[in-house]
Parts: sequence; C-alpha cells; structure tokens
Amino acid sequence: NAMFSWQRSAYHFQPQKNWMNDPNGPLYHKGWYHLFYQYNPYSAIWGNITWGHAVSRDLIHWLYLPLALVPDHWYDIKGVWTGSATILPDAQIIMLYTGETNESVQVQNLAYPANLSDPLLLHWLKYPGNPVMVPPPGIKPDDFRDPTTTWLGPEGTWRLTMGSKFNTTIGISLVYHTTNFRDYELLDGVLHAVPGTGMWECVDFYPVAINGSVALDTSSFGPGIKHVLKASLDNTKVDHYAIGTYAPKTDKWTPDNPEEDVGIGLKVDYGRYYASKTFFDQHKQRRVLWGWINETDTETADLKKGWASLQTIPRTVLYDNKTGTNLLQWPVEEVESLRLNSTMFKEVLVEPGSVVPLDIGTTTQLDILAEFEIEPLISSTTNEIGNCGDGAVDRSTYGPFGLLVIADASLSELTPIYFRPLNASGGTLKTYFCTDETRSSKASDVFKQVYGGKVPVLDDENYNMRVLVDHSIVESFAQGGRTVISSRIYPTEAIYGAARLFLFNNATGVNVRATLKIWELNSAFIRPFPFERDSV
Ligand code: DQQ
Repeated sequence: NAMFSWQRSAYHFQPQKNWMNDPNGPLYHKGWYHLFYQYNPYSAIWGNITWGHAVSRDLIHWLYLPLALVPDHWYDIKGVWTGSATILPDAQIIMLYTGETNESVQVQNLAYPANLSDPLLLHWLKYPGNPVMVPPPGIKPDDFRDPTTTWLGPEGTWRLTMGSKFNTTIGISLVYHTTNFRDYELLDGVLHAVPGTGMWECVDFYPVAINGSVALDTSSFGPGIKHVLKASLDNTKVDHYAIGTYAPKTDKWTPDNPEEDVGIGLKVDYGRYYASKTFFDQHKQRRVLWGWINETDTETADLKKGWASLQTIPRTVLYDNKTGTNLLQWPVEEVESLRLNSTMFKEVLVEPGSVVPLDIGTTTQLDILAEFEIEPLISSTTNEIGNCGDGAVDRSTYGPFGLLVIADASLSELTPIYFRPLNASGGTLKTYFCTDETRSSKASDVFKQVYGGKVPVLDDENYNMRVLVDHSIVESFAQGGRTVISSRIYPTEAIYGAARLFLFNNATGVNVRATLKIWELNSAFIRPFPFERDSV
C-alpha cells in the first residue's frame, strides 16, 4: 500500500507482511543467528499465533524461513506462544514454549530441531509427551506462561523461571527444576515476588559481570556476578528490570535496591517496547537483547498497510560498573556496517530558545552520535520538578536541549530527543532523557506520548546520546545506553526527502555546545531465503 510505504523500516527486522509481536527463542547455531517471533500468518492484527522464523549472519541482514512452529496439537491449538531456547553442553537445542490449549489453558511444551546438522534448523519436532508443565494449584490457567532459557544449577539440575501472579496483584516468578527436560519439579517458593505489579509476562533472568567488561553464559554464578531479573508487566505493557543477587542453592533472587525492585523501578526501555528477551551469543561472547516495538496507530491503519510491529536493533547488554545501578544497552556493532557517508559538526553553539539546522541531506536513515556541553548563563536556585515536562516546549533553566529528528523544514512536524537536567536539592542536577512525540505527526488518530526516564550523568561526563533513525522508528540511547527510549512515529510531511534534522535548546539559562558525528545508514537486506527449487 503506497500510502503507508514510507513507514516501512529500512534496517529494522519486520516480517514481509502481517502481525508480529514478541521475539522468541533467539540463538546462534552453525554460523547463523536465529530469530523466532510471535506471528499471525493471516492478518495484521494479533491472532492465530505461530512462530515465524528468520536467520541472519550478522543480526542485521535477514532471510525469512518457513514457519517454525504452528498450532496443530490440542496443547497449542489456540496459539504457539512465547518461549526460549537453551543450548545444552552437548550442543542439543531445547525449545520450551507456552501453548494455549483447546480449553484455553496455558501449558508449557517442549520442541527440538529435527536435524541439528541443519544450520537453518528448518524442521522442528514437538515432544510426544507434551505438555511438560501445567498450571499448578493456586495459579490460574491464564496466568502461566513464557518460560525462560534454562540454566544449570550447582548440583547439575537445570532450572527455569516463569512469570505468573498470586491473588490478583502480586507479580511472581515460579522456579522449576529438571534433569531431562521432560519432567519438571516446581519449587515451593518463588524466585521473586513484587506486590502490586500484576501478571509478569516474558520473564528474563541472566547473569552480568560486575567488572562490566564481559558477557556471561546464562548458567554463570558466583563471586563477581550479579543477576538481572526482567518482567514484562501485563497491566502497563512496560518491561522493567532490576539488578540483584541470586542464591542458586535456594533459588531466590534479591534486588540490590528494594526501592527499585522489578516493576517499580528501572525500565528496560522508556518508550514503545515490550516482551524483550536476551540470549548469550557464544559466537561473539556477548549477551544480546531483542525487544518488540509495537504500533501506535489504529488497527484499521495496520490492516490497510498490511503489517504491524517491528523488532528493535539487537542490543548488547552489560552491567554499568560506573554507576552500579544500571545496565548499559548498545546497538550491536554490526549495525555500523550499514554506515555510509558521515558528517561531523564541532561545538555548534545553540543559544537558549534556538533551533539550528544540521544540513546533511537525507535524514530518514541515520546513526547519530551527539555530545552536549552546557555553559550556565544564570544559576537556578529553585527546586525544579516535572521529569520530562509537558514535552520539549516545557522550559526550565538547564533544559530541554537535544535533537529534532524526522522534522520538516517548517517544523510543522518534529520529534525532539532531549536531556532535561533539573535543579534538585543541594545544587545537584537530576537529569531526564526524553522523547516527545506530541508533534511528531499531523495525523490525529495516532497515539503520541512524552516518554522518558532519569539518566545518571556522572560529574566528569558530558551529556551524550546515540540515535538510530529509521523512517518511523527512533531508538535513542543516553549516556552510553544507561537509559533507552524507542519510539514509533507517523509523520505525514517529514517523509522521504522532506525529513530534516535540527539541534535545539529550549533551556532558559544555558548555552549548549553540540559535537556530532552523523552517518547516513544503508538499508538492510531482509528478504525470503533463496531456496533452490525442491530443496525443502
Ligand atoms: N505475548 C504472547 C504471550 C506473552 C505475550 C502471546 C506478551 O506468551 O505473555 O502472543 O506480549
């Protein structure tokens, strides 16, 4: 549909057509990255959920493969829902996924590749003894889903965790033990529970190294290691995480800071983002995070354009040992292979209340690195509050300042990505990193929001951001990836050659000096696998 074709991304993964949601079972096998995903083969809205499948050499260029798992047994006939992969020490691959049964009960099922020597893992077998886990007493049949990757415990037993809820409001993660992946034993206690957070979907649980420099296999534990617990909150559709300590003997996890516990503290991404999942990439020794970027237009528009949703650019995840409070997320290095021509700007002065154009030609596919220095002109004495404010129009002494992306020349459409440092008590600054979608589109039937969260900025640091622009998606990373925002925008004017890029400073009391390096990005190849005739 030509009317919507400009919204189609150029280098983010999305199916050729129809609906996609959660990333499933990501893994690396024999030279290929595999991505499975929740997919409706028949329509651009959620339903008939099967596992789509695509492979890549580099996490950027993708080849679509035939569907991997389809709803064809009583235990998954109403949907092959979210699941995770485990690669065993002997290289076997275990896939555990949620099935929605003929009676709408959520159960866990086991599948495995028919032929491990096939790098494409085209054929999957479902274990004849499925389901392998059914809702235990006290858990409602529709509150039991999304098993994690399994990890190996100290005495040789494999474990997995899975989100649910107690009563109506307590978010929990159950723990199961297994030795053979057919029989599973539920532990009495939970891995963790947080009152008031509701049903936990798509739990993810993984180790991070405190030294911040290496990624760890999912089974790692011991000194120098912390564990991240992530839950996707069904009530609010937000992915939250917390960093803490895991005790493998008791299978309990404790947050470092109970005030920033799972679901009440940090978000994985402060924008339009859900159902994320990591995997350990044994090929490049890194932990890679996938996440689903949903649409914010109407279902009618999605049906007209024939597709809905994208995946983020995969991100590496490390522990931020400078703050000790955050993860660092960063686009995988392979995205840099798309970089074309670059333009540098050095110490561009942006005075209070001004907008400065960055003349770089086409701006719909960009990789932007920007650093900002602020020079106070007046000093603020009052305590300033309000987080991201009511968007980029909301002025304070030190902010907002940043970029206007996907803007047209007359600024009738624009999306500000900005810092908003606020004068907190005792003369310290508390900084928010934000995206303001409220003027991103003249269309009235799309959801536009001001997104953002606080970002730690250390004393010796400038403000810095990296922004990936891809037509209707903007992924923004502040301070090396401490705070991340994905947004979905639907401009009507700022499309193709009409899209422009600007710097802005809407603070009242600081000069901003911006230094930038901006690359135009090539499109990725994302297309069907070129099977030779009769080969499948
Ligand atoms: N999506 C799947 C569920 C999961 C939800 C169904 C999260 O397994 O809980 O499509 O988006």
